Amino acid sequence: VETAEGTGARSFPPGFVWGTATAAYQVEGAVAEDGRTPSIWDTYSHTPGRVAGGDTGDVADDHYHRFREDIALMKRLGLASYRFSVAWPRITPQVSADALGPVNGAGLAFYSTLVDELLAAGIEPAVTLYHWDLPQALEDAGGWTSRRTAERFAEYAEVVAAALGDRVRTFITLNEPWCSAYLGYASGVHAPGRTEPAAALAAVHHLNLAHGLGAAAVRRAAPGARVALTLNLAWVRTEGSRKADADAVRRVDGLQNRVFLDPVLHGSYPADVLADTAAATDWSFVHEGDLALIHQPLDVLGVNYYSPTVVRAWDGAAPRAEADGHGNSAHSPWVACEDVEFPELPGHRTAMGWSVDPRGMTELLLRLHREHPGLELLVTENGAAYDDVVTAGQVHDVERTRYLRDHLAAVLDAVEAGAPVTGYYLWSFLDNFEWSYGFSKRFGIVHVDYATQQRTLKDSALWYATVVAANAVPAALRG
Ligand code: GBH
Repeated sequence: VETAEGTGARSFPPGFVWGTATAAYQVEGAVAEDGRTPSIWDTYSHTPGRVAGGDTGDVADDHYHRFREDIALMKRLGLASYRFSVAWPRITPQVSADALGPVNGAGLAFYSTLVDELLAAGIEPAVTLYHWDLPQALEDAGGWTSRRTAERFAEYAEVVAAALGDRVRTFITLNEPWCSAYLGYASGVHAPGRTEPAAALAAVHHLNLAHGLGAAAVRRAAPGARVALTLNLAWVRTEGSRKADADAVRRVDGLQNRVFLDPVLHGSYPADVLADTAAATDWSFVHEGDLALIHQPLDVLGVNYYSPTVVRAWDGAAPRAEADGHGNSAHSPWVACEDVEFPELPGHRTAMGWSVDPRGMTELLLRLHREHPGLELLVTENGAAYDDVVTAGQVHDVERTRYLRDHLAAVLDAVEAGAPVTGYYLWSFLDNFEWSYGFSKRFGIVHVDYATQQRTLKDSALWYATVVAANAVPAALRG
């Protein structure tokens, strides 16, 4: 096992927050317990053909029952913080498009106990209010294509913030609305599995609105808390030199980054994105006053980074390259980007097939610092899937450790160049339900044997513990 000392360690600023992250549907299981009703991911995972191996989150890591054991492991690793999400269908199981319905005390009690146990272990909770498990009843009434979903979200957010705000410092409204909108409503590789570009753009707007209304609700209910939003932003680049290649960068940057950043941070939608998507929608779902509601003060921007996005203009000659995480869908998540392709790059890839490029982390953080000076940044996810095996009670996941080391060094490069990054949450604490890939992809630093629920610390977990203890990343790994 590598350690952070000895090989020329580079220190992080004092007080840098070290954590790991998970999401409710990926780890909890207990989907029919204590009053929980189905979310869109229950429906989707139980639809044949949607998830690899027919896997579902019915049991997952059984974290709902084993959270004490899991917290003990976090404590053993010396982790300072844990980012988890609250399952909306546990909190208001009877929600409809018109009304939030009664609050389920048993659902709230689970998270309240989780928070208490974390604090007792000296671990700071960071709460994501929405990590993709929309109550199915809301999807049946239009889901994120309907503004009523955003209105109900704000009411739900207020309930959770009121219940936990005395002990939780950080509330993240949404996790990766890009995925909810484009993977859920355009490519259909995520729940609810719809393939309608216009619906995806309506979802973009109503997710932005949900963030704005939710942020205001959290402030009302928990005035002392920090309000955050987590985006999967991309460092979009091209290796092409044609004018059309630069235009492809602009378009993908618009749909992935600016269509979320601009309304939240500036109160406007990018004019070029509105123009690019005009054939799909006239954006009439944006009502007078919505942009002011979305443009709420933001205390922290959460950044999830895994891999770079490389684009090139497609001239229509050869078949279009689509190395952009379309999954097995015939439908692209990239609305109005028919003339853009995503070339396969040579070089190292993770088990997801995502290319590894730590420089993208640095470039992304520096761009955010440059364009939004003064905005506090938090890496709310970063990590990698590899095909791990347990041998004699150990998991020698050298590639994951290398990925983590290189990306932590990349975060530190940005910090040293002035980017105000205050913490890092590794994805993920446990191996878990990796959405449409089911349990076939392992992102954890803790291995889970799904047959026995046995947890095994991987070498990367032991290595991460040394990084956390030293508040430093080694300059290089031995060997
Ligand atoms: C996150 O999403 C989620 O928040 C989390 O729940 C999930 O388990 C975790 O990451 C791992 O997947 O094919 O090279 O162009 C990740 C969002 C969007 C990141 C698609 C990778 C495609 C990369 N992903 N993207 S590439």
